[in-house]
Amino acid sequence: MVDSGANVRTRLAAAVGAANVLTESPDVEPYVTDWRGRFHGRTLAVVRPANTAEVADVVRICNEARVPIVAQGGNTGMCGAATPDAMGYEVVLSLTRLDRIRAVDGDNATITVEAGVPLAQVQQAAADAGFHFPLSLASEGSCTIGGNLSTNAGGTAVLRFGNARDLALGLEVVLADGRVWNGLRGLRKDNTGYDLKQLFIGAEGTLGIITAAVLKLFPKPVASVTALAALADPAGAVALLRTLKRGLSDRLVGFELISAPALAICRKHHPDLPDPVPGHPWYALVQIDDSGSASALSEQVENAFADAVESATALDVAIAQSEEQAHALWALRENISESQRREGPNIKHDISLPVSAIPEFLETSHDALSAAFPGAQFVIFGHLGDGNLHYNLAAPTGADAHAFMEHAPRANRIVHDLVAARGGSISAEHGIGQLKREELARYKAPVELEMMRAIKAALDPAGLLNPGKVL
Ligand code: FAD
Ligand code: 2HG
Ligand code: ZN
Repeated sequence: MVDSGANVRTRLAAAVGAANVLTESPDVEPYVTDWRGRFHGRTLAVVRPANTAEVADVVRICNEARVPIVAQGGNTGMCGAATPDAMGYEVVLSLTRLDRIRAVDGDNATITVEAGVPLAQVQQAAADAGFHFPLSLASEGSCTIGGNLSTNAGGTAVLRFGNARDLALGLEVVLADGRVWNGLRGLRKDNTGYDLKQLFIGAEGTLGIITAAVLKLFPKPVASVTALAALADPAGAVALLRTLKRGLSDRLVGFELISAPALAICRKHHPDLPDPVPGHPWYALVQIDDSGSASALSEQVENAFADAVESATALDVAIAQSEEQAHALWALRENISESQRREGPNIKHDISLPVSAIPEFLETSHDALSAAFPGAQFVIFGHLGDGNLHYNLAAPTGADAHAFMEHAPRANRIVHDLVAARGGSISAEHGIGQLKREELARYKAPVELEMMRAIKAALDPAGLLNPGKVL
């Protein structure tokens, strides 16, 4: 930092108004701790600009003073990427006041939104205009579209609609020196050189500050079926996925795997939720949507599941008979993460593999981890349709959960080595942040890391955008 902290705060206050520069302890607290409570930092100031011009001013001031910037949306990230470091020199740049829906273009089926709009509000604005915005995460009430794009969020409809990256047509970005790039194009075809927006998507705030985006919209589904299938094992889940894909094609929107321990933790903290097919080791929560007639879809889905049960691919199935029942089934899945947080810390992995490799991986990793950590509990769930598992290890019953976290490096090595050997990824959807930086350095090929560093140096030569994250 070449300027004094007090001087920088004064300049920031002049740019965004003193009320939008937070410096006192209780005010900054929510911005310097991550959702899981695993990372804590300190900050020079939390700055809350209201529009793109103010973001550009803030970035320019920080660039001139050589003050690092940590962009932050809803602060729901899972890897400590939005948490400043412990030194107290970094500014947290909160985007939540950039909260306008700028435009809906019905003929082009696009919506233009500012970075701080919560995901649920983007979904609602799309619905109000007669469309569907399919990105869907359990954190959607709090996470922002800017954060979704910066983490390339996945969620529960990737199987049909892709990740956040696949839903963005254009971006507006404030660059590291404060210049604004207006790339808000609503084009589905544009081959005029490098696709620059893709650099900022998934960059976790290390290459630029996303201030707005043009997003794709889709027709609203007319018919929907939600079902919970009980399964004997993960191989059964993979077989059911294949059967349903074949029978229902791209009407299959979500296919979530839930292990019995994950379901039990969720129901422990949400005892009002149903347990419609109790007593099985594995479950798949399945969502099927169509724009055709509801009765035709129900019949087709019922037949598909009846075949699956008859062939013993599935052991039992509960099909929601109302919207309320469908919400309750989804609540069994969407509350797992929050219920796990209440249970205490656990060693988390967010991995992806070819779907075909998952049953064998689960067997091999279970044996290896059980041998290394006798009694450890496996809390496994995830987006099986995308080959993405949230593979979590909790302390043996009765053991100290915090002490068990000391085993994280060894557990990570076992899990990530097995994942790498099968051509998988050590971070399927939550990103790298500060949690997995060393793991990234270990598992990425040197040539990939060199290309990433070259891009970082080109777009942020002074290294002021979210330093210490990702690379
Ligand atoms: P933050 O946590 O504030 O920030 C995340 C990263 O993006 C940081 O690096 C930050 O610097 C950067 N950033 C934020 N805004 C900007 C911006 N405007 N410009 C540049 N950089 C920016 N994730 C999934 O992928 N799939 C899931 O299913 C899923 N489920 C979740 C369920 C729960 C209960 C919770 C708590 C989290 C879940 N997440 C999931 C993780 C998290 O919600 C997503 O990563 C989300 O996209 C983060 O959005 P955010 O606004 O909270 O970003
Ligand atoms: C989910 O799919 C989220 O629910 C969170 O990605 C996963 O807590 C987790 O590990
Ligand atoms: Zn997930």
